[in-house]
Amino acid sequence: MSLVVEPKVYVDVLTGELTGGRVTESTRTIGGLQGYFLDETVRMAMDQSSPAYRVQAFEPEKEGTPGAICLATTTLYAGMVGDEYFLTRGHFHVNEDRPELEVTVNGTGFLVLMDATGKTWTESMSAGSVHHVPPATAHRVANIGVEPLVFISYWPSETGHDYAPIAERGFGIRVRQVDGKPTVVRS
Ligand code: M6P
Ligand code: ZN
Repeated sequence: MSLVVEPKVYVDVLTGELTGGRVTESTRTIGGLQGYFLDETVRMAMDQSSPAYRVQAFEPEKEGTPGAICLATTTLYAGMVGDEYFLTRGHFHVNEDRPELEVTVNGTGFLVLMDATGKTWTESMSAGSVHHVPPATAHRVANIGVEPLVFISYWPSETGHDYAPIAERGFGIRVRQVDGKPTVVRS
């Protein structure tokens, strides 16, 4: 056996693009974000097939199985539903003591966080910013710029994604355009 093994996955460090046979890719459309925005009537009137974000992932172990660190590049496109900026669904972790790290590659946005008591806060994202998502903390991203917001996430493979609490109750804060400016407001 050769002493040198070539990597199977590459990340373009300038764009965040992942390549390699073990990279999976999924796209979430406006149609797939039912209930996530404040103005459901506006969302329904939009092109349901239009992409809101794309996730490229390298998961060496199956979700929920320990033994690996997973990595994903999320490209959250610029856009609005009414006065609310495009967002990712957001989730807690099934194994709630597992953290996550986000590294911004391009664009500007907010990382929206909520702990188990319902306390919420945000962090500003811009190229190079590094964000620690603590254990037991729901996380979502909103793109407040005109360019795609690209970030790379890292999490342990046994983490698991729990979408139900956010799908049902949201974060209690939203990122909206108020007087022409991105603003974090209670909702
Ligand atoms: C990041 C990570 C992923 C997540 C993705 C999209 O890349 O947190 O685990 O899948 O964002 O966010 P969501 O799954 O909440 O739609
Ligand atoms: Zn997560």
